Amino acid sequence: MSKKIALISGITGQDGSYLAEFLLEKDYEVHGIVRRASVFNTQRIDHLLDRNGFFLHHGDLCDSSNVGRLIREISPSEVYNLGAQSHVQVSFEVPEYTAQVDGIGTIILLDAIKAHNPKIKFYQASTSELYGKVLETPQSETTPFYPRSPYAAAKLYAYWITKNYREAYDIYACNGILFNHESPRRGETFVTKKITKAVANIYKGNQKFLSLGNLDSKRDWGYAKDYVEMMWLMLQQETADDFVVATGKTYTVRQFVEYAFDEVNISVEWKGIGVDEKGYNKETGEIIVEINPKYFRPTEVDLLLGDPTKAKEKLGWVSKTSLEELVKMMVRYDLKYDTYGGNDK
Ligand code: NDP
Ligand code: GDR
Repeated sequence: MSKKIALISGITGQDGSYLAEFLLEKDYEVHGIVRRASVFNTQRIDHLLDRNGFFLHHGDLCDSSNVGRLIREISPSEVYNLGAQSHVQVSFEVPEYTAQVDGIGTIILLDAIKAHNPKIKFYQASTSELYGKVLETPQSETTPFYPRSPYAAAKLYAYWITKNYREAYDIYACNGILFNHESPRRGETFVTKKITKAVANIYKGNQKFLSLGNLDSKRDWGYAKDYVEMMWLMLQQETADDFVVATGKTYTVRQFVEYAFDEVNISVEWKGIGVDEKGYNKETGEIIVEINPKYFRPTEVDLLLGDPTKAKEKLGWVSKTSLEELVKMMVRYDLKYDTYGGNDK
């Protein structure tokens, strides 16, 4: 049987790098779209560059001529749309661009699939940010959406157009509604990596304190490497469907901070309220966490807690990594390395 061919947008990102490794292990031919940048942006996949069956192509989700050509020339069996302006707070600053990449980028890919070969299977990186304002917990495939950012609003369009192309043109197209997932390769401006990196730096004496925004928001944090398996599983079924991917547990940002400092044997003591709250090193009395209002968002998502029952019952998938294990893995990595290169196994 000939090799399956996957095309991944967002291959240079956290999830793209793990998914590429996962598919190469399954003997796929893996193609990825890489944006031209003025500096190297392939750190997370540099260790894959010499692998047989691994190919990179310049491209951009905003460029329909490029995307159409890639779909025609590569003729993939599966497309994973992970490319996005994925930072929620940044989306308030670049709302139109976020809509272009995250929303219109999705229809550009789907339309290219429809035109070239509607038999191509399509995975859309949907998100728990769609739930936004808390209407129900735990959040499942049937919980109503209420986006709270330009990012979430753009992803809402992508979610529905994926469903629509499934219903209108019988394209095998799935939404993975993934809750937050982290790893040593997480981008450094997301809160978990920002915390674990700062903890490592503070421990080594290279940084005095960590500046954060809202400590009270709650997230259902899993491990990215566990989650990419679900992206693949969704595309291997008889019929296309949408799935929540989550751990079923939720923690505050404050708890994440405490767990991370615990890893280097620092206990945090909290004093003050709201923006005046500070975290102190219990032993030395030094300030190690400060609140900076610039990290607060115009509208926040207060509580995310996923219900992964459907993933378990229909695909036999469960999240394997606890938050404690995840924090330990990330802090240990940051104590050892300064970059988020690919070799964190
Ligand atoms: P990252 O931010 O790490 O990676 C995003 C990827 O998209 C990068 O490869 C980036 O390229 C690429 N990209 C950005 N803009 C464009 C564009 N215009 N054209 C083509 N590619 C582009 O995100 P993650 O890996 O964390 O997330 C993957 C996907 O899953 C995203 O769509 C995200 O919104 C979604 N998601 C993520 C969750 C999470 O917790 N991680 C949860 C739910 C959904 P470059 O390297 O050049 O910037
Ligand atoms: P999120 O992740 O917005 O959930 O989106 P992020 O890590 O950015 O924020 C999580 C929570 O932490 C609070 N927070 C801070 N966030 C950042 N980035 N920086 C800070 O200094 C800080 N202080 C507190 C935030 O307010 C928020 O409540 C991620 C992205 O990967 C999306 O692409 C994805 O869709 C969702 O997860 C699911």
